[in-house]
Amino acid sequence: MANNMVHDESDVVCVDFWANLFGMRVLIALRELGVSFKYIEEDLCVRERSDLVLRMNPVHRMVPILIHHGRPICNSINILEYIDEVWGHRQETQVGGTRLLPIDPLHRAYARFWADFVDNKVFGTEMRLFKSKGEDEKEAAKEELIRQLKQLEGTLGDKNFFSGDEFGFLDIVIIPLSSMFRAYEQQGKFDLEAECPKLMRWEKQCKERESIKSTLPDEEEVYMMHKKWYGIE
Ligand SMILES: N[C@@H](CCC(=O)N[C@@H](CS)C(=O)NCC(=O)O)C(=O)O
Repeated sequence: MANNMVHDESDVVCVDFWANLFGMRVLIALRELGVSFKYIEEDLCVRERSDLVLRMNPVHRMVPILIHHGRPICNSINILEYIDEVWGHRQETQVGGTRLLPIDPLHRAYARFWADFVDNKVFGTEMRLFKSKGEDEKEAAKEELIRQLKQLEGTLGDKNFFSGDEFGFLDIVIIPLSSMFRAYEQQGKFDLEAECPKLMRWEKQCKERESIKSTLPDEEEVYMMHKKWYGIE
């Protein structure tokens, strides 16, 4: 483990790339819980990963990486859980306490289920929508994406946030996707307001929060970067 130490003054460091939807989760969570941190940009437009990333995440060589007291924590969902465990205040009696995951074990399990759904289903469908060449293939990806967004909307229901009245873990997991909502509409030629009005209401509500305003980059720039990643422009 000694080799994994970062020689940096800061206790909490986040290594990320500005357009990385996974990394936005980490920045939002840190800001929600008022954790001060140092940010290090990893330029994903260059082919080689930095020495820091290779040392801190030798297994996946990916960002985001949270470095706490010199120790790396990798994978955004894992990082959110870590942030919650270290800085979230879990007092069951406290109303409006700052915790990310719900207290109730069943609701925690549901939140993790839907987070896994986003990472293992929605992102794959997004990639198909962007990369599909033929019209039929694109149409199928679009239909699938709408179906999945409706499934997310179904679990949101009429609640303000995914776990109820309080903004939390699943909101943080999903809100970076909204940086791509306009891109989905353009790529798939559909109207999200017509398809998922409750999800759109939730998006607006989330975007009133300081943590979100200060984290989500300009949508058009995120879209351009994704086009570059997907090799379509
Ligand atoms: N499951 C990971 C995914 C992170 C990920 O895919 N990161 C990509 C950027 S979107 C990355 O760092 N790629 C490095 C590379 O392509 O060299 C998480 O949730 O943190």
